Amino acid sequence: MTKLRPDGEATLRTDPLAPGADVSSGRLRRAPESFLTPEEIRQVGQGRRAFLRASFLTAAAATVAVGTRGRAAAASTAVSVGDPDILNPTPWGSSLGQPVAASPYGQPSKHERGLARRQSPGLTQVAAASVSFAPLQGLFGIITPSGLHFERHHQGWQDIDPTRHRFMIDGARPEFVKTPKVYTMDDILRLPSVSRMHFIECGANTGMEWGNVAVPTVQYTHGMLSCSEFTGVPLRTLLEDCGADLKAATYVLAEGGDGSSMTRTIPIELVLSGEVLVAYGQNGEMLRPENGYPLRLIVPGVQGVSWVKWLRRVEVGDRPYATKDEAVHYIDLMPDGQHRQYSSIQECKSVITTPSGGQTLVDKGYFTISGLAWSGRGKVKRVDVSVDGGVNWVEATLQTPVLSKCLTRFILPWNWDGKPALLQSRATDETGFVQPGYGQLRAARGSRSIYHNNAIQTWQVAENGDVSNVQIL
Ligand SMILES: Nc1nc2c(c(=O)[nH]1)N[C@H]1C(S)=C(S)[C@@H](COP(=O)(O)O)O[C@H]1N2
Ligand SMILES: [Mo]
Repeated sequence: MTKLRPDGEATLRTDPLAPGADVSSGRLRRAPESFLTPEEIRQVGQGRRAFLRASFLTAAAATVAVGTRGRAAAASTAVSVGDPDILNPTPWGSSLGQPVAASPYGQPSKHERGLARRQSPGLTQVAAASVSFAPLQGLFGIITPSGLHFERHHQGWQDIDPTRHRFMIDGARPEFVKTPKVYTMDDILRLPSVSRMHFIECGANTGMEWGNVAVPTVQYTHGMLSCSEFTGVPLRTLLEDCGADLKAATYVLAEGGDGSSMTRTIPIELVLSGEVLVAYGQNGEMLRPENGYPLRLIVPGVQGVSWVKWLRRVEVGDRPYATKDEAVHYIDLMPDGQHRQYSSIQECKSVITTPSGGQTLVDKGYFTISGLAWSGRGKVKRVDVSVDGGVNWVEATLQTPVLSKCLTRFILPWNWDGKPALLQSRATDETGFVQPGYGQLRAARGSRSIYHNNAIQTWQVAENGDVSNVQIL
């Protein structure tokens, strides 16, 4: 593990826009995992983890050539003299383009192939009970394109026939629900709906980093995080429709329709607030099958596991259910050997997505540091950024909109002077909660937990421009 202390070598100033600052444009080289072929990933998946390291090194070496070319191109871009790409007619400006509807469901440019969900090779035994990470390093704004939304399945994903999907509401005892009902999708689609933008983060996001630096890029450190506009019916509306006794009820149980027996206890206050949705829409269209088509629970601010996919039943009751995913899994091992249970809220957290691990700063000069901040307790109030490992902090600009329990994009201009730097972001939410450092977090929670790691992330920029994952206590 690389451990750096704030009193180390880096003493960079954080006033990038100081008069006289060099604002020649710096550029980024993509993270090396973009260069792993599916065959290489397969081999690593078969247990050849050493190969993974070798591949990262090879990829890094391979990109040196690209970097050198990039440098030359940079010079000509600045001068704009003799550049054939501006002087000559282009093929696309002198030929007939593709017709409309050539692609009935539009796809990204072939030049963006590297932007993809990825598995962490060797992380799990079988891909049906695994996770794919969203490529945060390549995304803009706050909405995750549906095809890049992270995935977490405990028993594989299903593409359920919506005409055969049913959703049931009943009570743990008859007095909790006057008229238990079974809804079809048509029934649900007729009801008054709301559309809201929210993040979903797996409780295990950044879990591999609890004890030490484990993975190289932001895709793997923070990529179990996505954000969408969801459309659905407040669960409260459906409970009222069934005559649920919302005074006697204290909890509901949500149950998924896949083979994983995913069942989660939801406190009734969250439901009564109107925030919990029985959703079918994601970014303007029906949910993707991987994300629970045709129906999933949206529980804003709460860890992903409670966002039950392929939702088939909600039971109204008066006690927590302590299901397998609440008693054996999704519990937090504390330093004294005890476990914390029902720690469901995703506390305030942030991460710089660019520059980030595996990328390379090709030139010194002007960069825009950009990242994401979020809180399961409401809105992000501010984000501070440090380029010297936490010695000095500068308040970043929050891009709008800033919404409750939603990703917030922050940016900060930075002039890299070519010296080593330690980039960090620290978010504060509207409750006043400040994102902790690793020292603080481990003092309270130990280092052997899996869930709810919201520590400040550090990216080290080396003198040669390589960006890597380090931890500062
Ligand atoms: N029915 C069901 N719901 C589920 C799961 C599952 O395996 N089955 N996985 C949960 C977990 S652990 C997470 S983090 C989120 C992931 O949602 P996504 O795959 O849409 O990103 O779904 C949750 N809901
Ligand atoms: Mo999860």
